[in-house]
Amino acid sequence: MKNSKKTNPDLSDAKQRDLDVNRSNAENQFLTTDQGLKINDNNNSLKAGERGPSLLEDFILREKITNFDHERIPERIVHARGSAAHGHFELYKTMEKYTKAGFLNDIKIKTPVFVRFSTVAGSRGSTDLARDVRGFAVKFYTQEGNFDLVGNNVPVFFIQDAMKFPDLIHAVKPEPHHEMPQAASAHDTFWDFISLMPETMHMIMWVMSDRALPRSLRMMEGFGVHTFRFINDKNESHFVKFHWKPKLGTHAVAWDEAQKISGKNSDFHRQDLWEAIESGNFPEWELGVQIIPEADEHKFDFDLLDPTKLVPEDLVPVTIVGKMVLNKNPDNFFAETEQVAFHPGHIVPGIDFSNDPLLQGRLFSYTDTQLSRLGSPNFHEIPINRTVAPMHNNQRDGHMRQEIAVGRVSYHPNSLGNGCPFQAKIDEGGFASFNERIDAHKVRARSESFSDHFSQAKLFYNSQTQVEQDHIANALSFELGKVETPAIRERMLGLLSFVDSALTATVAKALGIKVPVDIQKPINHGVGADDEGKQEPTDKKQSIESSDALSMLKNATISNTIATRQIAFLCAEGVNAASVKTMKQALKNAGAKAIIIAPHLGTIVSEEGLEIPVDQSYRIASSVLFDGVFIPGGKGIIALKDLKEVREFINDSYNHCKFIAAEAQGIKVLEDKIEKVKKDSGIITSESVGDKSLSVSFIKALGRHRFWEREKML
Ligand code: HDD
Repeated sequence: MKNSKKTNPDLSDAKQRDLDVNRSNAENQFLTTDQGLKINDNNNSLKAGERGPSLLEDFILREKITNFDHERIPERIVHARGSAAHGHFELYKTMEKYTKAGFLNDIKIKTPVFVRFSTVAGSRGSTDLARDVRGFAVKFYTQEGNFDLVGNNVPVFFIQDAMKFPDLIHAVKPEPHHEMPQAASAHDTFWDFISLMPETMHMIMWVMSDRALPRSLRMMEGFGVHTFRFINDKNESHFVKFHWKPKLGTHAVAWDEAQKISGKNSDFHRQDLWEAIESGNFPEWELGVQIIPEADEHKFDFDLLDPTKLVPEDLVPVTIVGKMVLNKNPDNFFAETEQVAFHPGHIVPGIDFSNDPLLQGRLFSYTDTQLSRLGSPNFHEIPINRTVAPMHNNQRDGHMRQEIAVGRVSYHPNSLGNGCPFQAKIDEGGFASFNERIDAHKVRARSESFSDHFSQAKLFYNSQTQVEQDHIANALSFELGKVETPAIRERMLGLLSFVDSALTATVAKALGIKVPVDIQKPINHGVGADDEGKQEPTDKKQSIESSDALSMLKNATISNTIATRQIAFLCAEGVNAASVKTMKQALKNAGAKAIIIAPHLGTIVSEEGLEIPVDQSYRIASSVLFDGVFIPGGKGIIALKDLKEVREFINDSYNHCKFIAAEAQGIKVLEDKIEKVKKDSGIITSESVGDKSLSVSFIKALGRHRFWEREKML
């Protein structure tokens, strides 16, 4: 048997064909029962007389209702709320020095992918804008089998060992007695758990930062989190960390904004992703890897197997190796987004696991959860989960089996089937686990090298700009402010004091309590080698104190594109059409979209007598759903002064540090509406109508995303 791993460069078509087999299109078709019987009346059940009782005989009614009764499947225990898209991955340069994985070797191969983004804590119908980690799960349909990179938008995790995962999730989910709050960590059980688990402190810094409030799913980084292994064809191993870098940059919204978006449009992220793809603005990420030779395993200030630690890019740079493009929305949410089953254990030759104890536990959990969620070990046969590689084995039967396996042989070894299917040798593409030497005692313990819980929390905090640090303090003040048990708040202040004393003092002030004195190093409960199962956390000095790659704002202008951004044009009857047109065209040229908002839908007439179509009325539009605001000129614009919705719009835009442009009479509206506005350089104006230089300055400003400096003035 020859390994045919590098033969078919056009795999996207193969996956498409696979999905097409099951796609149904009712256009020009009769309505039928599940058995193909044409239905004559889909409105009335079968009755004994027009006013009589329904008859049990009505198999059409019973089939329809039975199906409906069983429409729901259990939602995911975590990451229930998600949105997904199809696309492909293309390699820039071969990685064969490090890995023999075919899709990372041959730049001619375009590998189809299906990517599902999610929040962690909320239910399937919860809001997109919850403060939460975002799941970033990528299924690569490679020619050697499916590879799932099941990551998050944060490079570390709360806990070090899978044994604590159910505890963590029980703590963050709505409290069991009254099932509140939904999709929120701001409650007692979460912070009770956190305050007793110092190992969570690094992740807590990330989750309290604006990383937990992405502007768009298209504008967040992704991380494989764990250390994995790359294995090359000489069977040499390198440790590897996976990164996804968004082409649109990494951006967030403000917390007040997030809460308001949740009310105005709880599908904000889902809609944004869907519309971007529908309009041909395909989101893109570059895949980066940090590669660490085996020999360097113990060279760092932390343990590579500890998932609460990241490898600073300053120590091991990220090498960009390829690009992922999402270019097709799912046809059916349930069939694809809901039924997709990811699993960190879906790997291909050339990729292998490390002994990270969190990863090791995940390797059990994901198949197990699909059994209860999708109901059968045959979930791999659902079209979205099917591999495009040939699949043959002796697994048989079970609920809803679709494969019709021919022949009498379903065992190995066999002679009746000529020994088929064969085992593959390694040079035929057969998978063999990395031959790692293990010589150890069987113990329930955690390595001493996992005991430093604060130094990378400090590293993250110290790497943030002042604005970002302020946001972390505000988030902690909000979350702990919602906690009702005083002892939990105090314990949290104790933990925070090992990260940063000024941060602790700010949060303590907001909570109206004193920072506890004589704080003992908190014990990691149930962890470690001493007789009582406790381990005193250490605080190992890191070789670097700050890393720019960890700050969103320090990198905000790396990609200063405004592509796909939505800019609100506050208009009214009698607006100046030239003013609107000049700005709209300039934004369009830069890839952004102008949305015309006016007191009513339909059209408005400009002061030049031209009709301008209206996209949204002030009743529907809200500043939090836009990236920036433009108030054009025109005599009629002055009327906006009298609209309360316009005041709210401008005030919110101002308070959320958005860039605001105004022209001619638009300036008057701005000055009138922002009560305490001090003109700052986030407000860009021009007295002349249709001023091209205004659009140039506005576009440049929008590329900075937000004028966060304004916060100090609020
Ligand atoms: Fe998990 C889903 C990411 C730790 C158990 N996880 C799930 C999804 C993502 C992650 C993105 C959603 C996949 C989808 O869209 O369908 N999980 C992570 C990351 C982790 C992590 C980055 C740590 C680094 N997870 C983790 C642990 C366990 C689980 C330690 C259990 C021991 N995760 C699950 C699960 C889920 C899941 C219960 C729920 C739905 C599913 O698997 O398919 O098995």
